[in-house]
Amino acid sequence: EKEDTISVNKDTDANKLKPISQPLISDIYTADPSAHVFDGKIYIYPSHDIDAGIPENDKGDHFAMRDYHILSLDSINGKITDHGVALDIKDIPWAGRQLWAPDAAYSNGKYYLYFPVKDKTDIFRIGVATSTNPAGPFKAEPKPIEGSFSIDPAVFKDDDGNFYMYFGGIWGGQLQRWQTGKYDSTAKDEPSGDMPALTAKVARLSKDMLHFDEKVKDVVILDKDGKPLQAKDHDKRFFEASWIYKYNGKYYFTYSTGDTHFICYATGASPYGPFTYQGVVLNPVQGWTNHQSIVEFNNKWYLFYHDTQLSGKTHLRNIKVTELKYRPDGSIITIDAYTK
Ligand code: FUB
Repeated sequence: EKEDTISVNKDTDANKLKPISQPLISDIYTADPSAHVFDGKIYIYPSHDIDAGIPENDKGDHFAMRDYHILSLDSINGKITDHGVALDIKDIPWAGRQLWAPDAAYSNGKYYLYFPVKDKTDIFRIGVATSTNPAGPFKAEPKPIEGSFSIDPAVFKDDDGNFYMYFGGIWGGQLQRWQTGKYDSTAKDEPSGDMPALTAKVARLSKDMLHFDEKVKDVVILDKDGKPLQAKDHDKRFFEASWIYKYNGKYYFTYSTGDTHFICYATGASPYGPFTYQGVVLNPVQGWTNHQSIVEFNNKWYLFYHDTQLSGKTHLRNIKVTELKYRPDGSIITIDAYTK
């Protein structure tokens, strides 16, 4: 795969500076926070990082997580509650290894936890588990979602009641292996040069929230001239960590650029896009990965993210939150997670 090694972002200033926010929880390592407001509270669906003793490589084998803990907050600066193990890999019948970034949704009087995990043949698929409680415990469906692949599901409810799942991630997330529509383990690299960049994927969910209701589509991101982002543009192209929401009638598709470590955003007029690249939401943080969610709570907007403040290790992360602000034209004011 790629030559670049996964290591703490030594090429950024992030390690030398003062963080603007403190970890929300420090007795377990958490990452990839997907935040939602359910019943007037904030529920956070993060990855639960552990040290499995696996050396770092660019397939992300060192991210060897085995369960999920769901966290809740009554207010942004309030006490955080860890609701304990909500789903364990041993209770997912088809799972092999690596429980990566999850998300959740509420519909039909139930909560749905969506999660990527490698199956027993080491191919990432997306699974779903259900509960009557937003904090779990969740019971996994016997099989992955049919037609799902790769990582980082993010589920969005549109104003008309339809739910859409966005997903995908390159390199360790295996998206480059699906370029022909079928899994090809020999397709090791993303495209390069002037070729169009790989895209995130989207599919509307069925009413029972357990299936894709249509063929998976590409989430195309255009530059300001209306051309799809090019593969060589690593500062802007989609890598992983889809998250979408609506603000002032527009869809904001946010994502990580992976090896350049930015959280970027692109806006569009439909949940399917196309989206036009707008800029950076969050500059690089300590650690290799950067992964976000954005949510409105009591009329303010918040960015949930992670860094490695507690451990200094790229696979042992801690989640954080900070306020996110817009300019009157709807553009996002770029956040630096550190100050001098
Ligand atoms: O936590 C494992 C992986 O790291 C996630 O799925 C990616 O988004 C990255 O944060």
